[in-house]
Amino acid sequence: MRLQFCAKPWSNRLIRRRAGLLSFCGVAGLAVGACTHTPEQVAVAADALQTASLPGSVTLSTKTTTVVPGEPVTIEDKRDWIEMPYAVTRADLKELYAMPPIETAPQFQFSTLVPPGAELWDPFDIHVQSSESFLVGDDAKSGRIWQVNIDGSVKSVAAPERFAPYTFDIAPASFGRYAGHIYALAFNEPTQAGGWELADAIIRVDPNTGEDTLVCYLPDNETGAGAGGFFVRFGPPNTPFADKLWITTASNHSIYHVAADGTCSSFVTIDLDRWGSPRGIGFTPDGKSLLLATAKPDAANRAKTLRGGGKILLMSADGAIADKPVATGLHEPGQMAYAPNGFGNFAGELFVADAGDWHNERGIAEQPNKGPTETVGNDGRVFRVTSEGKLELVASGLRNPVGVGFLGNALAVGDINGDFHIGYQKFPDGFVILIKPK
Ligand SMILES: [Ca+2]
Ligand SMILES: [Ca+2]
Repeated sequence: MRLQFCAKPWSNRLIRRRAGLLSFCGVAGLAVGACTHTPEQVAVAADALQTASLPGSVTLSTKTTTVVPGEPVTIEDKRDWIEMPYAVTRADLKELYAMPPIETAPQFQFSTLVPPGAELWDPFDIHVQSSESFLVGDDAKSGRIWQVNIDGSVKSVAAPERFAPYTFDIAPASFGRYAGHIYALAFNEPTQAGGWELADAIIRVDPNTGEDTLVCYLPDNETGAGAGGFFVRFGPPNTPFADKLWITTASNHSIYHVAADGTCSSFVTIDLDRWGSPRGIGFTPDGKSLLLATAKPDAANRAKTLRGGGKILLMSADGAIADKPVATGLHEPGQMAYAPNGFGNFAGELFVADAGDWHNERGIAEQPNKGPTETVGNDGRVFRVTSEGKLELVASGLRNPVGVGFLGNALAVGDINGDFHIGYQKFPDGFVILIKPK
């Protein structure tokens, strides 16, 4: 049987009607294994659809079905994805869009650049363009790449219809006619009865037109396990990692790469027990090593990862991982960035977002239809790694921060916040803060 990656760790966005039942995928988070769901979960989902308290709509990928309160919803196209109807009060939304209780270490201060309730749904991966703006990948709703400006304004750069991108990078000069194009890891469409591999589509987006093209679906790794990706980065020019897009796949704990000719290959599969499950990617300033962030699965429940078990490792271009980590003591380390010279006393230090527990399972398995603020904890943090290799707290009280990037001398941190809330719905609750030294 083909191994499945049950959606991205924070997602249960995909609901599939099959054999007359609604089935969920994604509840099991980062587990490698079949997506299985209890009859209770299925019943709750079906109930949520069929007894929507307010009129709404169910959006299939190509069509919309109107939801009439109390009446069953008929979904004809079993291969399509759906989103749940809206059924929330204004009071719910007020709570949902309230900022979490963020605190910084004494040497830092923060301000809100884009608040929850604006345009961002799941701002995941930050790509700095200048000191004035950055691009951010957002898979929620139908998937977008946004440009966020220093004044807090948000503009859509691309809205791929078929695939929902969330992590991406800009192709280097060596990619010839595709130099400057956006290469993104995106959610796939469900293509197989019985399950699907998610987040295994590599797409290329022309930033001038917003048009997207499928480059490949990541192949299985050498053990036959399917690839559910987490993060991508191009290798820096003139280094052993140059001219390739590097990809971490959390489902089969592997590293992949994509070449300019569109070849997509499994590069190495790492020892899950020894190193953990791959997350964010970066590169050391000298370009000799790939920074590989990992999370440690809980042996008792592989769908969960352990607080304190996350690491940042060094991988050389031959796939070997150095025994000594760059940092330990993390939980779910995402994007990493080195501070520029203007960043006070912290120039040259490595900053990393740590989402903590994704809390992606509560909406369905633990807290069906409870209030929106009960679904996501405030365990997200930002850390820095000192020149001595010590992990120091920069900010706490975030929800699910993943993206970090320096806009001039301010650190932008993107927080996807909740992935699903009441009724398993998505809302534009994502936000961005800026952190500066005092
Ligand atoms: Ca969100
Ligand atoms: Ca969290």
